Amino acid sequence: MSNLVRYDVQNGVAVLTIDNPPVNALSPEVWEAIEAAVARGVADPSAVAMVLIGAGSTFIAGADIKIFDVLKTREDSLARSATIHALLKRLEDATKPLVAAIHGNALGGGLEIALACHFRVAATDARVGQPEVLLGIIPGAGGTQRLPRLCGAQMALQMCTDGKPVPAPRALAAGIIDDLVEGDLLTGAIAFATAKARAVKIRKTREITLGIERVRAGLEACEAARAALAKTARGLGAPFAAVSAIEAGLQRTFDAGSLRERELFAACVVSTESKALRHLFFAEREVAKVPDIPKDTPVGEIKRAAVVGAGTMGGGIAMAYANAGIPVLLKEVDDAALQRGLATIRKNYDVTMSKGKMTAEQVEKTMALITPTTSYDGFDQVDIVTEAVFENMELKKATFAQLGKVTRPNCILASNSSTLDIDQFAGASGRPSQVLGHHYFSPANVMKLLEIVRGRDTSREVIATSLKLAKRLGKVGVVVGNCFGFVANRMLAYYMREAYLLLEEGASVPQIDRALTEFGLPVGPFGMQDIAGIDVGARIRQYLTSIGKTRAEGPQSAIPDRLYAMGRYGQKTGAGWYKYEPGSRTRISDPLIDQMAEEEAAKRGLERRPIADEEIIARITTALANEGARVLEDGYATRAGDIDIIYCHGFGFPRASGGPMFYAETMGLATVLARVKEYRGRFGDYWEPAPLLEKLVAEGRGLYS
Ligand code: 3H9
Repeated sequence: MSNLVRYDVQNGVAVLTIDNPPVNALSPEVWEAIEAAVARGVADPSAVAMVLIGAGSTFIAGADIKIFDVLKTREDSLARSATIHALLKRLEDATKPLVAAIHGNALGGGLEIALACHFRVAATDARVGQPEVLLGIIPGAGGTQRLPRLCGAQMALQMCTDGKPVPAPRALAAGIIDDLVEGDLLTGAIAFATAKARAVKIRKTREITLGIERVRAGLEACEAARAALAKTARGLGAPFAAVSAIEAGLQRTFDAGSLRERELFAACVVSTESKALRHLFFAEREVAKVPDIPKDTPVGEIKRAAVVGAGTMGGGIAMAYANAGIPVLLKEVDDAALQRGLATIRKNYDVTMSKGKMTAEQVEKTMALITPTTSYDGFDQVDIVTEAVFENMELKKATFAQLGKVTRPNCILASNSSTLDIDQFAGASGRPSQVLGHHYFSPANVMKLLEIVRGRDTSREVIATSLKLAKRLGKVGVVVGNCFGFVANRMLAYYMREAYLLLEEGASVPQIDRALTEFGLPVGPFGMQDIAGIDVGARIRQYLTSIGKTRAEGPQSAIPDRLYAMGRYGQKTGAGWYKYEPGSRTRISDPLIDQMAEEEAAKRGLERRPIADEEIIARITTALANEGARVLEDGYATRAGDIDIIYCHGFGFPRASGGPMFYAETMGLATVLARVKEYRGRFGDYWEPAPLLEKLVAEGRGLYS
């Protein structure tokens, strides 16, 4: 027998322990080993019942996601799913009670196995879920058929369409599990199995019938779920497929419903949506692996933190620390600024509370972790300081010089600069090995991305500590190099360049924003700039001009600076690229912008023309991919996947396209290169193919090979 599932008998119960580290993912061998172990338990005269349990930290995290790459065609997927369906039916037909004992997570195929067992018990802190939709697929091992039979269609729809795991106590109340075990899970599961072996007839989930009323309510819930998804999951396939599979289960027999599930699953597995989401799943984990930072690099402990600057970013960063339970000093220059910052923090927590995501007590407890101050007192006690003062080189250098004096030698000094040269701050601090960038994205307490910017002298330990800290703050830390704008904003400059030029060439601000939101971004470039502040970009341009540089080569639109000169900074001033009614964030298009676009086009001798949405998407995504390839070649990002993670978590690039680099790969790098060349011919030499792109196309290779 395979050692993927260990077999022993305890107190007359066969204990089948799945042991496939790190998360007991179901490779084909594990599925087979489980079946073999169940068959052995059934045949074993010394066992009256069986317990299926996971070794290590979790029950089963689902099917091995890598397997899906092998399923090249719909037929392959259909065959795989049919094999699993048949196997689970055989488990369910076992003639001795089979109890799943769940700790950690029972996710995807892991929950589907548990559903095919006769009973399920769980540790009180376990979670069960069908997260397949987050991978662009649906449960393909009977989940859409068995789950509604236990908990009803409504809850099954929720679980299969949002993918969020459900805590064990809720799963118990819903009927997904049969009992909670306090204390040792195996002992409790053996006791449960023994009792059931004596007391009750084996219950097969697939034989449960819902009754006419529950079926009718379920079918209505399917319609309601579709209507809700039309708003929240526009453009996606998997959530809708999950609804259809559950619906089929309500309308048909178990076998017919299962067949429908298999067909829908197979179609999803080969979709671009699924390939993109699976790519992001692994890229998100890969990102923490930095080639020259081995796993055993010493990691410092962050017990106390400080943030300098209580503006929008500083306040958000302090909240991120407090939310993670880390006490944080929040420093401002004077009391008035401090109070403004604290009021914003309070307002943010009030909003969280009004949404029911925090209780008043939790808010008070969290806010108590933030200690406001106008001095550097106590900075000698902290393990990390994040500087979030105005984006101004001299001011930041002066702040770092001061921080070098008031903190302990091993304190990490991080800058939240979004563009500036980290090495200059490092020099000013007098302790370059402790200095790096921690570039948060607004709102810093919400957005998951943290760009960890490595300076010339940043120590490995400081990088490793930052990666661990990012996780603790609930963020995805991505290590990037120290170039102007790092990775996110360096590429963004090209995105914005194209947006400005498209405007001058004939598209309108609302059209460009709409095209990009329809593509899947949460907000278009102009709406985004109105939120971030047109003044922020203007000041960066002024700084660059002062050192003789531009952000992205090519014609520089004068419109952003004209808006800045007019005091139109965006939402905060009631006007920017759009107009806003007082107190409202509703964007109202402004003919003045079209007039400016016409004037600027005339100055450049451009004849304005109608521009299709497709051209907007193509120009912007091509600009991102071309610059992304340069970033990679220059070594400022470790992998193409890191760039994808930066864009998906930092700017809400649609996950279903896998990020800007994966999107380019899906389009075909040759197509992207051909577009760059075409644009060069049409618009000018500033469209220059990235050498890496040319090389990969010439060699017939991809960005990920
Ligand atoms: C499915 O089940 C389909 C079925 O319906 C139909 C079948 C026919 N496969 O996340 P972590 C790796 S679809 C392969 O850092 P944590 C992961 O890459 C599946 N590998 O740990 C990482 O590797 P490395 C539905 C997997 O403690 C290591 O394990 N299930 C899988 O922060 C540790 O992972 C899901 O979508 C997998 N299924 O979180 C659940 N899972 O060390 C996916 C993990 O080399 N998994 N790995 O970087 C999770 O959500 C989290 O991993 C979990 C643990 C919450 C379990």
